[in-house]
Amino acid sequence: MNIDYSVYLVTNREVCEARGRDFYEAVEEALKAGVTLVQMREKQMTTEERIAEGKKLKALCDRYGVPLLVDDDVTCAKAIGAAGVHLGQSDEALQEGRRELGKNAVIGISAHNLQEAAEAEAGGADYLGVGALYPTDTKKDATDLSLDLFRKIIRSVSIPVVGIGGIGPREYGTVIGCGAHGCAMISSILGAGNIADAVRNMKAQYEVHARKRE
Ligand code: TZP
Ligand code: MG
Repeated sequence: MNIDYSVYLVTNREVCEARGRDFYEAVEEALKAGVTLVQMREKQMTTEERIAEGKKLKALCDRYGVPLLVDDDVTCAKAIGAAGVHLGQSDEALQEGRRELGKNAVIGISAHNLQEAAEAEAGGADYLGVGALYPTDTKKDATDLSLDLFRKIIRSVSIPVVGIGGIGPREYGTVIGCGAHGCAMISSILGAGNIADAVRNMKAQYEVHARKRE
């Protein structure tokens, strides 16, 4: 599957609630404005709950032709027919994900240094999620990662790399300028004053960079 990582939405209900927004309406607004990929990230749910919610999100994403990935839950991804999963740092998880979901599934791995990046690529990951590049309140235990190391990681692998952590319209261009294929974002989209404006702003920035790379 040819995946466009450029404006990658990671879901979070709390951010919507804090803004007084309905979760599905917020995700749909982001889809309408052109997010290119969605990851369902539900840390507190059981697999059964994730499957129930995931079916709804999958139906919504399908309507916009946008692939859905599931954070950390291969069983759920398989049950709802998601495009793939995003997994943490565990080679076993990567191998199990590949076994369960097959060679066409998209499997992303979080990497925080050059060694983790190399291992994930060698293990057959389709892309890397790398961060946190900027301060974030969304993931309290996120480790900081410099833009310098981010660039080094990008140069060291041949699979796409996505930046994550505290990225919004102001940081987006810098991250893409490092050579990233995209940015994965929660608060700057779901918590934006205007979701559609935030998404369109970053899509426009991506187009400028993409043209420069041609
Ligand atoms: N992994 C590293 S930082 C982060 C995750 C899941 C949180 C990203 O959220 P935000 O709101 O875009 O900073
Ligand atoms: Mg994870």
